[in-house]
Amino acid sequence: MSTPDFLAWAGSRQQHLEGTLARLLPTAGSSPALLHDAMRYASLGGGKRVRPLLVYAAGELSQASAAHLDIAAASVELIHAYSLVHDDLPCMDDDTLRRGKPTVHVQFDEATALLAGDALQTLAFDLLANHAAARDVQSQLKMLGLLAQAAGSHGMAGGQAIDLASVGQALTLPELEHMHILKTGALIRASVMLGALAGGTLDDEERTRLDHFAKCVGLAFQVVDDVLDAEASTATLGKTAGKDAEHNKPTYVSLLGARDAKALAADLQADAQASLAGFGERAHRLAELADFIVTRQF
Ligand code: GRG
Repeated sequence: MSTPDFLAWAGSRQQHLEGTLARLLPTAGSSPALLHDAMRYASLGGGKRVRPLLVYAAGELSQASAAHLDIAAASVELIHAYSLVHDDLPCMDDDTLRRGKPTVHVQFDEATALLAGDALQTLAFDLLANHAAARDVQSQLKMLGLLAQAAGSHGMAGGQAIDLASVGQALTLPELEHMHILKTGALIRASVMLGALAGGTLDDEERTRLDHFAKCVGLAFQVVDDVLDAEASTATLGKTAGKDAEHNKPTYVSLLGARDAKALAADLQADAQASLAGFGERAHRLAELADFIVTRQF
């Protein structure tokens, strides 16, 4: 259960990110207006903002500057927003509801949704390349490379390709894990490591422990997502519930059952917490986020 202090911190970071995105996105109504309005519709006014929260929390650990973290947090959220827009398209998940609103291709049209996703993705790299996001240029270059790899064919896009190919297939647990480490885990892991790189006070051994934390949290996020898809309502989730079973998708719930899937999420949570031991109070927001990711109800 999240504490009031954590919820207040998360709420203030979410509000701050909303303002940052609103400022960095193309102005509403500016030409080409349909595309720019779709980009803003896709990325403003919704979502848990888990990935930016991980950037900010890891940035507390690495003592990064607030302005640098804003750029990293906005970049990773724009990549996430693009992935949701494309995932909802008729050629992929064909969904009509996202974050409690009509999906972008429903609200606008399919071509605009495709372009909005493309432009959100390139804006993420534009921000990270053209604004200060770390103490030195080498760290910033590393951040660019890290985000590109996490989003690409060896990361999120690759995981999505495996996901599309696995519908109706009987995956083994290691195959399911591999798919989710790429599809969902890669961007979550990148979020933590972007926050770490933005500050630059961590040594190699500390970064390795943080990376292990990020891997555990990334996988736990997906295990919980599978449980919520099976057990929560469309109204609570703000997206269509029950789609995995409807589409005969292999999930942690279909492979393990809900009880063992929850136990796996709890194990990953414990592993994540253990990897923060030694960081002390500096890691307390990351620890709270790991708990939130596993205990969330939406
Ligand atoms: C189209 C290249 C491409 C990739 C899409 C991440 C992804 C791959 C698709 C999203 C579809 C999905 C439901 C994935 C499962 C886990 C996940 C990423 C859920 C959505 O993320 P949340 O819960 O969403 O953080 P909010 O709306 O809170 O930001």
